[in-house]
Amino acid sequence: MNPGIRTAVMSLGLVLSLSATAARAEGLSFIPYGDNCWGTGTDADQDGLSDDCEYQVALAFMPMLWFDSGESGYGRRPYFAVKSHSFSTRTLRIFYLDTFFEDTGVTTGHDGDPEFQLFEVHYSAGSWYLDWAYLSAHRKSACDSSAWYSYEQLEYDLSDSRNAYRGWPTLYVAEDKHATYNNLTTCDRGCFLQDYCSRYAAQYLDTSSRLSSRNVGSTAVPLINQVLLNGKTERLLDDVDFKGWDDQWYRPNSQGYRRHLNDFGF
Ligand SMILES: [Ca+2]
Ligand SMILES: [Ca+2]
Repeated sequence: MNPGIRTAVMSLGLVLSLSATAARAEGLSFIPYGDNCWGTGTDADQDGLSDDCEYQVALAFMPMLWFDSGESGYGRRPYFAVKSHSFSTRTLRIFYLDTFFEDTGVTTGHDGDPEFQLFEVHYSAGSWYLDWAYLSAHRKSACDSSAWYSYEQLEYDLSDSRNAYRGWPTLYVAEDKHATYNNLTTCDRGCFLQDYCSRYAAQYLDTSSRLSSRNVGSTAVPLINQVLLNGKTERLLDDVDFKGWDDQWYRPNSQGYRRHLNDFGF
């Protein structure tokens, strides 16, 4: 191509891509907190963040999960924790404890399946933006496929008027084993090609309570630790087995959330 024309075409492309960016809504603008998330209101876990802000941000960014057509273990009772990452950049980290009751994988099966997602989000000029997501995928096991993803590597359901680019992401849950991934391709490569994902059933992480009263606080200041359900007790923050309120004699248990919470400073 003639260099002059090529430059003109490239400039046009640049203008078009800039205008496309400007037109696209980004971030979540309906969360009723911004700077006042820090240093105001009730702060039960003594981390400098308003408890209600912790809840509102965790709820707003709660991911949508695509489950695989062969999924046989949907049961879960999710919790969350939030902590300040940087006041100067108004950045928070949200830790979602999926608390699947069991891993129903044929060879991998175990009671309690402590997969999790960690989102890093920041507030700027009226909106909250997703920056990074760490998605657990058999973390600390032989086929650990956990990874950090930037917001550009994640998918967003823009058909929902309460969402936007860099709002809550749509994630993919590996069949029966519940490792989470940013897209179908990454999932199918996961755990030495043994993870499978498809767009079969979409569910919010918490389908029952919208994460209400599910803030565990932190390991230093626990707000929720011991949880009794179906006659069985789990200690979510302690360094003990997590059995998913489903302690079957024929299946091993999993190690709890504590080691993961420790690693990320929660
Ligand atoms: Ca707090
Ligand atoms: Ca907190």
